[in-house]
Amino acid sequence: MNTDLLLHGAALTAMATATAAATTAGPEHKPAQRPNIVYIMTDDHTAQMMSAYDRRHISTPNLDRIAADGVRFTNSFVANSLSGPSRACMLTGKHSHTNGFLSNEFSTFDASQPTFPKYLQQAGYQTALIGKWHLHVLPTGFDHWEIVPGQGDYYQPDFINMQGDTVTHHGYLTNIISDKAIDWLETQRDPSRPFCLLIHHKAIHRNWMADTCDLDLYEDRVFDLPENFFDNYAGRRAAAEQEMSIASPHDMDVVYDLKMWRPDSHSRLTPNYLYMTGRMDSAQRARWDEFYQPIIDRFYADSLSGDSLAVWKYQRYMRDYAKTVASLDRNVGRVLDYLRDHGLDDNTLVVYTSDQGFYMGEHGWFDKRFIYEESLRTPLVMRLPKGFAAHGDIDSMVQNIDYAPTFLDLAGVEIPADMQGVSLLPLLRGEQPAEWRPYVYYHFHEYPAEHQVKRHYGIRTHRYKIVHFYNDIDTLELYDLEADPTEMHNIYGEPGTANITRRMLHLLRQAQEQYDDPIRFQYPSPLTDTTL
Ligand code: SGN
Ligand code: CA
Repeated sequence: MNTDLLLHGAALTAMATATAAATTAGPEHKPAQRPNIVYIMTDDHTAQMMSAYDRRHISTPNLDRIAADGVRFTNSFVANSLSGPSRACMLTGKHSHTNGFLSNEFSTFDASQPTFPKYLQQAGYQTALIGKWHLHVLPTGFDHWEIVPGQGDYYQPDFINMQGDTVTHHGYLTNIISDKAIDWLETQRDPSRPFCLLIHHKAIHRNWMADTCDLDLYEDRVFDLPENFFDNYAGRRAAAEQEMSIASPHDMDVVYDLKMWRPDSHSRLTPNYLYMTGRMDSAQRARWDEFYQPIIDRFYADSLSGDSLAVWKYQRYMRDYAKTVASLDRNVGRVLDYLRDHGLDDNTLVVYTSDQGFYMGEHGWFDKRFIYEESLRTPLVMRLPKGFAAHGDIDSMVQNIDYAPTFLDLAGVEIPADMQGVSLLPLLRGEQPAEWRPYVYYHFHEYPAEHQVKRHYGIRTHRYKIVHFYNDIDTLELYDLEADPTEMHNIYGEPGTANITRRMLHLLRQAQEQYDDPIRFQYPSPLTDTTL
């Protein structure tokens, strides 16, 4: 075991300052380099579609390699289940109301605020970012960056570079982001310094466009329907009023989402579909049409409706999503191979996660946003540098605000007092801290907006979840996740729940005070008076 790597805090900072001098003094005196960080984050990749977490649907051997060689967090959550906000939480180690980026649609990231890449850069790390950024300002804190504008495009994607130029690249985005990441490691990395490389994929974001080489995959698979696919949302008004239903022709569009385009098909999102396929070159387009045309012909000939149409949409959605994951898995494998083949495994923390989870037909949905399990969770697996004892599952509740303090701790940089996340290093050392957080706090702000998920906040403990939907609604929901893991039964207000309701509302208030959220549950409120 490399005990040097167990040193943290001041010792490592001092070691960092000494690195340059020691290097010039001769290789025999060279101290151990601080660990590198390779942080791979995908978009909308949910644990149901990663075999390290769930073996029902697809196989992701390369992603699973990270977990098999390292650790798998079984209780990994986000603080706000949406891209920009999630990225802002991850970069700052702070909840949305503190970092100021509440929503994709009505926020801009204040790039002057401290972030973990900035702290690492100040501490001598070489920092780089490649891929989706989505914070509506150019990146700061990176020695090198190259980002896709907004959501990015799967085919012939544009990239904005550090010179401010927008350059179109030929090919499929997941391959190109990985090529660029490997190229940075190969040609721009300074071997005398530790590095932190952020690889941010667009995949598997809507509208789930696979690489042409993966189109044939999963076509013979019939995916099991989630048991709550035909949810009637009884007792859950916010769930009833969303716009993210697979069955709804407005929410999931057969042309844009499921690629059933023909010249006489018209929908709200047809122009988006034509824009995206319009980026393909003739060979890509020919392969695309060759694959989808027979499915399109059959679809319009069958004229499905009602439940049969909903189930057909679910199967196409699952297949397209699964094909898009295939490219991602293969490309993560390429990065892992590069690290192994270049002797970087022993001194690199590799993180794989997503900006949030996603619904794969649970409650009849796609998309995310809700505090319900599938989108509150996000996959999180890590391969650890030598010297860290943890292996296998870590069940403590962790959140994406924890990444920034973890990376600083790993680098020996003091964690700023205003960061709201906590370092995961004790867990990675294999310790079981007695005082670990008893709940995670969540707050979703983007409403009114696409998919119409109401504003809400809540907390989740190991067993219970309480949620308050507010703004143009005022409802409380309470779940016993042990008795009701799919959250079909809102027990708020039911006989026998007064004690647990009181306890959860108390913890909710405590969380809002602890994190200094300006929006707080009013307690006691007319909502609670009858029960408590
Ligand atoms: C786009 C999608 C939405 C999705 C948001 C946010 N619509 O607007 O379905 O919820 O992104 O996703 S689309 O018609 O443009 O595909 S996020 O992951 O970036 O937060
Ligand atoms: Ca996302």
